[in-house]
Amino acid sequence: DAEKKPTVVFVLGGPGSGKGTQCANIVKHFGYTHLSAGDLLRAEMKSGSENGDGLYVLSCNVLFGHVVWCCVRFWNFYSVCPDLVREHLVILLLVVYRTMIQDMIKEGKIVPSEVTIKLLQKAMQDSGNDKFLIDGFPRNEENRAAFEAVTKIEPAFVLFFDCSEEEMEKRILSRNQGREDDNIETIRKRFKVFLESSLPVVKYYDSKGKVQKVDAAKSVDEVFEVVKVIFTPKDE
Ligand code: UP5
Ligand code: MG
Repeated sequence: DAEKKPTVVFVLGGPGSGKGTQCANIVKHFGYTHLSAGDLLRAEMKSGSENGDGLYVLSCNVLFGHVVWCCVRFWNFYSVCPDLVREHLVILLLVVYRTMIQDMIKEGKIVPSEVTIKLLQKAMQDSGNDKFLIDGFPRNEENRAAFEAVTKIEPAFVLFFDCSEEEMEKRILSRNQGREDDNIETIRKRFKVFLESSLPVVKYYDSKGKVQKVDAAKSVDEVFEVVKVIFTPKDE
């Protein structure tokens, strides 16, 4: 098929290495759309939670009333109003799904790739663009293989921000954005997951000659100077 595949750059690096900060700069200069997998997951876990949980409580009340009514009448509650029971179960599943994402982020664990890839695909479609910075994904071998299998997209290259844990920890602890995973206990877990699961992905792409490694310990502007050169088309 002649359908043109989008250009994807994976932006990887440890927690607090500056992925989000540098992606914002790249967007301004090079016309990419920035998709942070972490931001998409946080939005998904919050989505509708303002009225969603209210809906869940309401649904529980309606269901309870229905069950009581059926008991009084000696009716089988499922056969009297199956739609009501089914709708309640759907709402219950949504609450479980959001809670699962929230718990995994709080523990620094990697959310199943089915969830992340769905969110990324939807965001890519909604954007109308054909150039994407995918920030903080893939985080393990399974993420990487699943993304390539589902989307048939291989990254143009991988931008890897290399930074010491000491510096990353300092940055995260002074960020103050109210993220539930920005406490020292979760930060340590995130570092461990990064070393054990995410670095192998960088190594994989490095073995294919696709990694652009950047020293991310310098100032934001100094790092961007290096990044800019990587994104500037070279005429040969
Ligand atoms: N800052 C940035 N650059 C600086 C510089 N050069 N000098 C000094 N300060 C600098 O930067 C962090 C802080 O440092 C900011 O205050 C910034 O001003 C300053 P930022 O750009 O936010 O760094 P970033 O690398 O984006 O850090 P982030 O915390 O977002 O990285 P993580 O990889 O930890 O977080 P992410 O949001 O990607 O994932 C969070 C969780 O979601 C994961 O732990 C996981 O549980 C889950 N997740 C998945 O399960 N699957 C996925 O695919 C993605 C996420
Ligand atoms: Mg980020």
